[in-house]
Amino acid sequence: MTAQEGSTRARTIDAIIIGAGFGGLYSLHLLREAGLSARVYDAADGVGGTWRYNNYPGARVDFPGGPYYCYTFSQELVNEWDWADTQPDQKSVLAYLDYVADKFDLRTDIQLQTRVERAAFDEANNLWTIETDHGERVTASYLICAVGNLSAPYLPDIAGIESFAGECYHTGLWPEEPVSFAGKRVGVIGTGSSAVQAIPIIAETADQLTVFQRTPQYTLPAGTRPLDPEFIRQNRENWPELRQQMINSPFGTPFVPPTRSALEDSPEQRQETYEAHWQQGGLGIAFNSYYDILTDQEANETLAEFVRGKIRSIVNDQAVARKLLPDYILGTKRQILDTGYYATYNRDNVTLVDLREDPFQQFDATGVTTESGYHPLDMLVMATGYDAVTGALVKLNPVGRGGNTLKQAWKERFSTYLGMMIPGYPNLFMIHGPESPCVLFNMPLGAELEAEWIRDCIVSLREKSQQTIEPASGAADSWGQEVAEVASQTLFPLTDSWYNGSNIPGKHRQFAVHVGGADYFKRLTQVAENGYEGLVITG
Ligand code: NA7
Repeated sequence: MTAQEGSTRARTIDAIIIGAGFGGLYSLHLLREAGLSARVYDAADGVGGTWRYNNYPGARVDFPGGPYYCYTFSQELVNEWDWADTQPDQKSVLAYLDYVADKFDLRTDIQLQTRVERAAFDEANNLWTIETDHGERVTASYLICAVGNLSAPYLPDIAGIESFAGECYHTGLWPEEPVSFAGKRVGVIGTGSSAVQAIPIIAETADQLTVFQRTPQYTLPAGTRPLDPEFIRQNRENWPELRQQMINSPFGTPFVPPTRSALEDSPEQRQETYEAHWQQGGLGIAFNSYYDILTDQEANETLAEFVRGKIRSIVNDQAVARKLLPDYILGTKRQILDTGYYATYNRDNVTLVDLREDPFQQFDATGVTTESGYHPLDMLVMATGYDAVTGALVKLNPVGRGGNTLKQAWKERFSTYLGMMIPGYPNLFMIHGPESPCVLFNMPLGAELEAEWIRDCIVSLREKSQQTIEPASGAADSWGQEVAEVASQTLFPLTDSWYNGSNIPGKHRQFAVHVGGADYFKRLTQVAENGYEGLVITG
């Protein structure tokens, strides 16, 4: 569409939704069902949000996956969609979201290949106006930002990296056309979830793979396997109960939380427990073995040492194994699931560079020099992560009351109420906002519950002819304190991670996740039942 065509299509609707991922699609469905007009805008050429861009080799769900990483609201949808395996790959998740868009006839109100370049609140008329990169202006009473937590890729500033002339890809901006590693010398920077999923696959065909590691990571075997049809049948039959169990759980899963402390068991019993989980695969070893893995450092260390033992036994060359041994608190960075990651270092074509003892010095057109020497490269894979949770919102940079941009408002620290609304930004809602459970809860289910809360809130405002809603003075400060307090009961804040922004140079350190899980969602319900306490409503 040209700018002229765009500008002739200026219109006013009830709600503008930015982002066509899990949160945006369901928000559209709910608002339309409530009789409101809504439109989704997304820069990509298809639905899927973050999942569309993360199509690097090996990308898979790294949460208790099939059949739980999905929408839960529709029994019909649950009955119709067959997840192939326990950790669905990126293509299955995209296919699922395409199916959802068709099933609920969402596409007529989704505008793809359209970037929202500006969003501003008009205080005189209580309306949000957006401008798109096609020159289109749209106004709406409500702005719903479903822009994703891991959608602002981070490219570190490493000396000379811009002069590298080979192929270069970021895992979060992976091209749709196939990338071949055959016959190439490939360098991967990073050893987070994306790198750990991609490395074993790249190693299969690359001539030479060099992994540049800054922080060694604990990764657990994903144990991906086909889903048993009988298991799927039982899940479908018991879906309403399972859904409720997920909503009532700490991480949005239907598993019964453990009741034993790791310190209550003898070393032999613990070994047996951990070994059984290791063989089973998945996150169970960290989240369902003992209740205190993420709250007690001594308990945590028992599992950390078990995983270090596995690294020593899997990796043949003990000098390499030593470089791979993590020393932070297990689980306090994003917990990774892998398929053959540590064993990949037994291959002759794979080299590990430990940047802590052998740092980068300088990139040039054909490779990089580290302290120990030169590494010639044909391709560079930047698996260097994201300006997580807040990055995409700050990039959107909505303008609130008094012409205040979000960049200004969040310069020192971010501030929200319930992780859903921002002081000074009336009628702006976030799905998976900072200070919501976002990345530490089943994300599709969390998006669903938040979208339902937003729908209820908007319907209530409409029924009472109310114009605006925004956090009351002080409500965001108290919320921030509560988020920090809940986090302080866990080990998460003790580690540098993207959960607290410390992966981005210059970003202030602030824990961005409400780790309350089910308690958070109960709180949302309570706030609504108490007449939206903590929020100022006008009109
Ligand atoms: P992560 O988990 O943020 O990993 C990024 C990796 O990149 C991590 O190993 C970083 O090391 C490393 N990194 C970042 N900057 C540098 C520089 N300057 N030099 C060397 N290494 C660097 O992002 P992912 O994409 O892997 O994971 C996000 C996923 O979480 C998402 O896709 C879901 O699967 C869940 P560090 O640890 O900071 O020392």
